[in-house]
Amino acid sequence: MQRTLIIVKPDGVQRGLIGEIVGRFERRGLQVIGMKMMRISPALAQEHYAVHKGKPFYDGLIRFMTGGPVVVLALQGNNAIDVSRKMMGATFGFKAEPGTIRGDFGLSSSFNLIHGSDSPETAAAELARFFPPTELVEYKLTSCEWVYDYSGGQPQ
Ligand code: 3AN
Repeated sequence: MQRTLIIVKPDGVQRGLIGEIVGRFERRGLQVIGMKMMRISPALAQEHYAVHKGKPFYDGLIRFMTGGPVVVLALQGNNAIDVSRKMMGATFGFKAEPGTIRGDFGLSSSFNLIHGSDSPETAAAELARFFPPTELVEYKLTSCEWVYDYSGGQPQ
């Protein structure tokens, strides 16, 4: 099972979309193993978006991400990174396909509601950045036996 980090960004929180966004992941079958509301400090935002430093949108991105509370989620499931990226949709809301989170709720090229890790390496780094190990909760999700086929012993 793979793990990924999701952030419901300040626009998602302010627009009352926390439940909608978390609910979509839950309904897909992904397991929530960590969740909290927090304010991202400028230092944390700079670390998180270090790859974008120097780009024209960088300063605005840091202001946006520190401009209000966010909800941070750790999700676990089969291909969790790829599955959640597809559910998010393209980076810009006006380009994102209907049916995706950004495609259903977004139009902006910078306020885009949600962040999700884009590779196993970034997921590991981002989970460690936002969740100390004690905040990730190991538990059996009873519905997993109906999300996956366990007849062969392993989830399929
Ligand atoms: P994604 O969030 O879809 O993985 P990235 O990693 O390319 O997209 O960009 C990270 C964040 O930087 C985006 N979520 C968006 O908020 C912001 N961003 C990326 N490109 C632009 C842009 N051209 N103008 C404004 N903001 C941008």
